[in-house]
Amino acid sequence: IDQWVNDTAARYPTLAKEFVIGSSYENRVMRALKVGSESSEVKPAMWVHSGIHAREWVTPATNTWMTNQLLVDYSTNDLVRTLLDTFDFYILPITNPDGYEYTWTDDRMWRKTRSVNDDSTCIGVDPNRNWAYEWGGSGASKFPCFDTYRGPYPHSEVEVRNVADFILERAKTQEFVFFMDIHSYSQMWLNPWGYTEEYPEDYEDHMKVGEIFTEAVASVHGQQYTYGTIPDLLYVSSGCSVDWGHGIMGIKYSHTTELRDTGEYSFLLPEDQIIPTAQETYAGFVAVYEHIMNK
Ligand code: ING
Ligand code: ZN
Repeated sequence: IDQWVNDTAARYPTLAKEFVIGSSYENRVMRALKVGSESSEVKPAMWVHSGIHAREWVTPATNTWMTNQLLVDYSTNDLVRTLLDTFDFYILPITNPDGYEYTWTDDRMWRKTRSVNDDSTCIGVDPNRNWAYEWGGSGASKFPCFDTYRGPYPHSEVEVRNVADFILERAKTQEFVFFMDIHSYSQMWLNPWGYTEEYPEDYEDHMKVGEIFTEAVASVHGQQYTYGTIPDLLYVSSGCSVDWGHGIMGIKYSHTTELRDTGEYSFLLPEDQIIPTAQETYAGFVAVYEHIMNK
């Protein structure tokens, strides 16, 4: 994936730039791509990360495939050209590199980071319970041995801190209009909040983009996705990335997707479903990007 980031930046020198947001706990470099045409004006920005949970393998695959497709379609598709002329897309394929590596070497079902915890032999923090908005509330564990361990304090995980610090810094000069954290599985479009069952004031707008996304997804291979707030579809979860995007950064469209499947293969999605998953997710995202552009 590192090589792919590098190769993509080399192949599309005017449209894609490689950047580094920092290093992981085990010192892996966190490489990302900025995709969009050069502009004299500051463009609104979109953030899309994947692989925050190590075992959710179809998510970096989908994110890299979609990024490549934006670059390929730029020269032939009017809508995609307009999108890349309008926005800067910041793409981070692997948000939890240590965990991802561990799923290849030791434990395919690993979810968390790989940081050492004080006073426990259990390793790792759930990087989707570690964000600094309503951190430490319901739906996150205070026990290091749990898969939803929130960590000792907000942004204790360097991988979360790297993402948050990058966006906070960029947001001084550039407005972020979209924040996406790609997960699997369950086939869902998820809206804030995570920490409470109450609805945010943008609830209706969030439901609209959920409808746009799920319809576009279904039009490609017929896959049915549901949409709604995190507690309405799953469970209350405090300290999640989506709440940070919406609550701290004030990004109106701050969302999660849960890609294929609905449980038959779960995290072990067969290889022949990777490209179809990416194709339908791409259609869904492009439809949402178009909607946000025309608002
Ligand atoms: N599910 C998500 C999790 O972190 C989620 C669900 C999404 C919670 C967004 C909060 C915010 O538990 C998976 N599969 O990781
Ligand atoms: Zn996940």
